[in-house]
Amino acid sequence: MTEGVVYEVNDGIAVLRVDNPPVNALSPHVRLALNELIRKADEDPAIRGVVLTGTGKVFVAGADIKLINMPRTGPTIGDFLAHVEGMRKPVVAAVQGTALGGGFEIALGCHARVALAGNRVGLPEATLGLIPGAGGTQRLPRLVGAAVALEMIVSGRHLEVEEALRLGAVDAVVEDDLLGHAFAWVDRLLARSLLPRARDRQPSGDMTDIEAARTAFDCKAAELGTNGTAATQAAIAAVADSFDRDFDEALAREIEAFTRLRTSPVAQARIHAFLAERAARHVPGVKSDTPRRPVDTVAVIGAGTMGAGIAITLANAGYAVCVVDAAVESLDAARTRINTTYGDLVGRGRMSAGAAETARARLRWFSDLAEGVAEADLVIEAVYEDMDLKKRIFAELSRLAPDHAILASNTSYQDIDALARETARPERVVGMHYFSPANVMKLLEVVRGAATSPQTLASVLDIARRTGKIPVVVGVCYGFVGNRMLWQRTVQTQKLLLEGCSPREIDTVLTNFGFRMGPCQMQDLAGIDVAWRLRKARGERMEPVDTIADAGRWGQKTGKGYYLYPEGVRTGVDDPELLEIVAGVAGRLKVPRRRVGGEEIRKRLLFPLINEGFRIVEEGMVERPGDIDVVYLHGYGWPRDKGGPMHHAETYGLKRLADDLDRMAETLGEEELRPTRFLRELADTGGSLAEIDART
Ligand code: T1G
Repeated sequence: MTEGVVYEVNDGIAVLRVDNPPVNALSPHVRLALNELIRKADEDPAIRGVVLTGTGKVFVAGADIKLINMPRTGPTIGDFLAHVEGMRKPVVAAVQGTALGGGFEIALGCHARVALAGNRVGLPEATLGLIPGAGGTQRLPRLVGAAVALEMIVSGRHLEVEEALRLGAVDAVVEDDLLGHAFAWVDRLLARSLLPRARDRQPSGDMTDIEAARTAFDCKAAELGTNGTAATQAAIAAVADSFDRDFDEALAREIEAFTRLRTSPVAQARIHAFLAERAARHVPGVKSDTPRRPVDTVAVIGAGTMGAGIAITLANAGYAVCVVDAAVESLDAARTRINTTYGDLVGRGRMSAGAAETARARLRWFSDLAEGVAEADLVIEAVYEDMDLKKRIFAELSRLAPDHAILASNTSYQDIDALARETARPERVVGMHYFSPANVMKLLEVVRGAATSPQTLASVLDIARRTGKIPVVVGVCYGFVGNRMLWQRTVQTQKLLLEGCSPREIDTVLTNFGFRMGPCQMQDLAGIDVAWRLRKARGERMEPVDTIADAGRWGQKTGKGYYLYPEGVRTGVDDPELLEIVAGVAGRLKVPRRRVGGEEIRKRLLFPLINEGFRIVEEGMVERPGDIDVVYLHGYGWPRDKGGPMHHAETYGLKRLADDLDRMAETLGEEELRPTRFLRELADTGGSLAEIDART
C-alpha cells in the first residue's frame, strides 16, 4: 500500500512525491507509504539515490493534526528517518513548498536539503503546546547550533528558506529546476566517501546557551506573570540533551516529552483552537466556486472611531475607500486620526513610509452620501448605534448605491433583517461587526440575515481574509455571539461588586485564568461612559457602574474609573474611594455584603457566559460550537491555552458544569442561571460538543 506517496524512477534516482491534499499531512497511510517506498528504493540495485518532495504549495505540513489524538498506528516518521540514516544511498529533500513540523523534520533527517526560493520552513509545534517529536530537537541544533535551534523551536516561527540557508538548516536555495538541482546533489553526495548525517555532527554552542535561554524564558514568564509553558521548558530540556546525551537516547527522551505534552490540557486546547479556526471558514452554502462580484471600492459611512479603523483596514489591503460623513468636522477628525495612526505605524517600524503613503492615497473623503457611494461595490455603515438613523441610511443607500453593491452594517447588536427590510436588495444586506480598534482586532462577526445570499457572504468572507481578519458567520440575535455572551459576565461582575468584591479581586481571577485583562480593567480601557450613555438614552440603569459613571469616573480617559490612573500609569491602582461609592450603592439597594471566594468569582464570571453559548448553538446562531471559541479567542482575549469557552466547558465536564449552574441558580436565587435545556441534555446523555463540531 503506497497511497499518498507517488514513486517514480528517473535516471536511476527514485523520486518519492508526497501527495496527500490539502497540505500533505503525515497521515498514517502516508507514513506507511514512505516507510515502504524508502525500503523499495534502498533494496533496488538499479536505484543510486532518492529525492523526496511534495505536491502543491506545501512540501509536508507535519503530523496530521486532525488525527493527532487518535492512537498512533503503523510506522512512524522516526522509523522512516532511522532507515534513511542507515542507508548507503543518498536521500535528498527537494523542498518545493512549505515544510513545517514533521515535514521539516523529515527534511532535516535527509542527507541534504535543497529548497525552492520563496518558501518557508519551521518547527511550529510550540504553537500547539507541543515540541517536535520526530527528531527536530536533536537534528536542528546539530545543523544550526543550540541557540538558534532553541529560538526557532520555542518561538515556533516560520523562516524564509533564504534565512534557513544562512543558518545552515538547508543546503541550497534554487530559483527553479528544483528536481534537477536535487538530482545533482544526489550525484555530489555519491562522490563522497561518507554520507553527511545531522546526527553525526556536534551542535555548536554549549550549555551556556541553554542556561541563557532558560533565564530568558524565566524572565519572560515572570514578565507575563505566568509560569511559562511546559512546551518551552520541554524544548529547552530536549535541546540540552543534544549536548550531553547519546543521539538515540535523546531521541527517545524527545518522544517521551512530546507524548506527555500531546495529552496535556494546553496542547489539547491549542490543537482545538487551530482546527476550530479552520473549520469556521466552512460556511454552509458558500463554496469555493460560489459566484461573487469583485469588490474594489468600499464606502464607509460614518467617520467616527470605528469608521476610521475600518477605513484603515481596507486601505491597507488595497481597496479604494470613500469615507462619508455629513459633518465635515468629523471627516477632518477622522483624517487626523488616520494620519496619526499611520504616523505611529511608520514610527514603530510596523509599516514603511511608502506603504503608509500608498494606503493613505486610497482614501477619499465625502460629506455627500450620493457622491460617496456612487462607485461603491460595498458600503459599510458605521454610524453610532441609533437604529432609526441606521434604517434611514439603509433606505437611502438602497436608492443611491450602485445596484450590485453590498450593504453592510458594522452594528454590534442590532437587527440586520430590520435593516434589510429598508432596502430593495435584502439578499445583499449583511452585518460586518468589527471589534475596536478595527484596524487591529482580528475578529469579524459576519452576520447572516434571513435573506443574505451565498454570493454576498462569499464576497464578504473574501474581503475578511484579504484584510487579515478572522471571519465567523453568526445569526441575527441581540448582540450576535460575542457581546450576547459577554453580557452574562457583565451582569455577574456588577453583582459581585455590590456583594463586596473589589475590582482587583474580580480582575485577578480572570488574569490568573489567562486573560490579559479582567472585566473592570477592560471597561476602564474601553470607557465606562460608552454603555452608560446608551443606557441613559434608553432610560435604563445598571448599578453600581452607572453611579460610578455619574461621578465622572469613566476609566483611563478621565484618570479614574474602577481604578485610579495617576499620570502616565496605565495599569491602574486600587482606589478606596471607588469601594466607598460601590458600598454606598449596595447599601441603597440593600444588597447584603459578604466575602466571595475566588472559585465562586471564576464560576460566576465564566459559566453564565458559557451557558449562553449553549443557547446560541441550540438556536443555530452559529454553525458549530467551535465557531464560538474562535469568536472568543480573537475578539475577547480568551487565553489560547484554554481553547475557548465551549472547549473549556467540554474539558471542565458538561455534567459538572450543568450541576454547578444549578447550584449557582439555587444559591443566588437566579433561575436564569439554570443550565440551558441543551446543556442539561448533553450532560445527561454523555454527549459532547466535539461530536457536534465533527459533524459539520
Ligand atoms: N494536519 C491536518 N490538517 C491540516 C494540517 C495538519 N498539519 N495543516 C493544515 N491542515 C488543514 C486545515 O485544517 C485545512 O483543512 C486545510 O488543511 C488548509 O489549511 C511530529 C507532531 C500548512 C501553512 O503546525 O500552518 O508535525 O479546512 O487553511 O492557509 O514533530 O495549514 O480544508 O478541512 O491552514 O494554506 C506541525 C499547521 C504539526 C502546520 C497552510 N505542523 N498548518 O496554510 O491552509 S505537529 C503545523 C499550517 C507535528 C511533529 C509534530 C497551515 C499551512 P480544511 P490552512 P493555508
